[in-house]
Amino acid sequence: MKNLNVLVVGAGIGGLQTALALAKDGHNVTIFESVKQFMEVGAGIRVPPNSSRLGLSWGVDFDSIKKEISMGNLFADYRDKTLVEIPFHDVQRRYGAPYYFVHRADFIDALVQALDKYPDKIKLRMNTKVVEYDFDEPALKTADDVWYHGDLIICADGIKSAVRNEINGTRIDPVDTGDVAYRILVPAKPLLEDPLTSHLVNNPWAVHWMGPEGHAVGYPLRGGELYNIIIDITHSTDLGVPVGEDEWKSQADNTELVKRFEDWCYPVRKLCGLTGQYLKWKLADFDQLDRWVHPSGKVALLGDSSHPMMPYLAQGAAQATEDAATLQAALSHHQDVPGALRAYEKQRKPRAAYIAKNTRVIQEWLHLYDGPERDRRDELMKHDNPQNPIFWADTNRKDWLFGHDARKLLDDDGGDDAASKIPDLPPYPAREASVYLNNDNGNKSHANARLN
Ligand SMILES: Cc1cc2nc3c(=O)[nH]c(=O)nc-3n(C[C@H](O)[C@H](O)[C@H](O)COP(=O)(O)OP(=O)(O)OC[C@H]3O[C@@H](n4cnc5c(N)ncnc54)[C@H](O)[C@@H]3O)c2cc1C
Ligand SMILES: *[C@@H]1O[C@H](CO)[C@@H](O)[C@H](O)[C@H]1NC(C)=O
Ligand SMILES: CC(=O)N[C@H]1CO[C@H](CO)[C@@H](O)[C@@H]1O
Ligand SMILES: CC(=O)N[C@H]1CO[C@H](CO)[C@@H](O)[C@@H]1O
Repeated sequence: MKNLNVLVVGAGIGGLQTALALAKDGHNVTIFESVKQFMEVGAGIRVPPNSSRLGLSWGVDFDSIKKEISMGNLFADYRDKTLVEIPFHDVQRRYGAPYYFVHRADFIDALVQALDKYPDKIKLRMNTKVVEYDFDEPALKTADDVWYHGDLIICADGIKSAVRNEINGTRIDPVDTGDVAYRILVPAKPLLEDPLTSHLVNNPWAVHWMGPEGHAVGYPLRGGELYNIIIDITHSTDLGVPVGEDEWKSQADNTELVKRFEDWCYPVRKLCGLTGQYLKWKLADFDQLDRWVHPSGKVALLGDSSHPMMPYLAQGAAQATEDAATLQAALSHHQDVPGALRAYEKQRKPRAAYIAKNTRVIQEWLHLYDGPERDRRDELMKHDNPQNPIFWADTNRKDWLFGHDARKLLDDDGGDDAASKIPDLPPYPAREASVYLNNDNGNKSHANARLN
């Protein structure tokens, strides 16, 4: 189809990229965003190869962003003993694009600037909240009581999506994963000046330190000016004021952080010591939805509104990017909107659901207590096979994740094509050893996750 009039709700990473992808094919797009201005989330984001490639194809100028190219994922225990290194030196050659570390604000800026390449095609309406839908028309109403009509509506309105319940038919609330995330940025200079930590900035690996009931991930940003830290820990070990109903809250100082990690290795303690104010995020997800497309066939979910996941595979935004690419391909190949949206849903749902489920598996392995199951994990991590609990350490899974071309549509007669190619889920740790099944850290939702 050509020259469609598309309404996109939400100008997050998902909505902005959808607009770029569809404008590139000549469609007209209006984006509705409720906030007045983009919120500056001081944090990094990892952009995996096939995702950066898609952005480039839509006109996102990665060259103008100060970024690092990831050398790989390194996993160490909380005493800083390296357990496995998964180098990404062959990523460019193998998957046709680099793996970047970028500042989230820089990434959003680049996406917003790319909108200017399509001045007649894309309209961005900030400070415009969508309050009502007519699914059959389809049309949407904004808070100032104006109705907008289009050929289709894409709802990229995030994990708290208000329209998801109506598309799903029943209310579905995100469930607590048992973990909370801290997003921290520190200046890189003090790390560079210390011979025990300078390598963290000089060699841009994503370093994962794993310990009881938590892990920390660190990587440099902005050409070595900043260092980004994400700390993910269970609620019961989250010291200080817990995250309230709001999704984030700022902390006055790092006293609790320093205490929480006092028996971890020197680099982690050093990072906690450098921390000033930081944000706490509650991590939530939900079981797979039966449908992403409203029965009218004209309104579909995209991004976190349909597949929120924990950040443990650094894939949330990347999956929204793939959503946008597949949607672009489906609209171009199909003759009617409902047919295109069905093809989009069929291709994207199993892949996104599998990745979300993997974040639940890796969560359990990352946070084990010291003991025999942890020792077994450390051994499993050394082998390139499907039993390895680290997703990318199995080359087949890594190829499946990074080698996917989201613009290539499954052929319609291919039957269960997408599902049949999905690798097996890595095993969970033994039940007795689980941090989540044996205490209050969201044991119900974990028991469910293991069943599904
Ligand atoms: C700690 C942490 C680290 C992460 N790290 C990574 C990473 O390294 N790599 C990665 O790929 N992903 C990562 N993610 C995940 C990633 O941030 C999300 O998956 C992604 O930002 C989701 O984008 P989205 O556009 O779907 O939703 P959002 O970014 O939530 O955007 C939704 C937008 O819709 C707007 N909106 C909502 N309702 C309305 C309405 N009624 N009317 C108008 N506008 C509305 C909102 O204001 C918002 O701007 C991480 C997440 C967390 C929490
Ligand atoms: C797309 O927008 C242009 C002007 O911005 C307009 O001339 C054209 O009619 C629009 N097309 C559709 C299908 O709405
Ligand atoms: C969109 C895109 O660039 N896809 C690429 C992903 O990686 C595979 C494997 O290298 C390529 O064949 C695709 O072209
Ligand atoms: C129609 C539909 O998708 N219904 C689903 C709503 O969400 C719950 C929880 O994921 C599912 O069980 C329903 O099937």
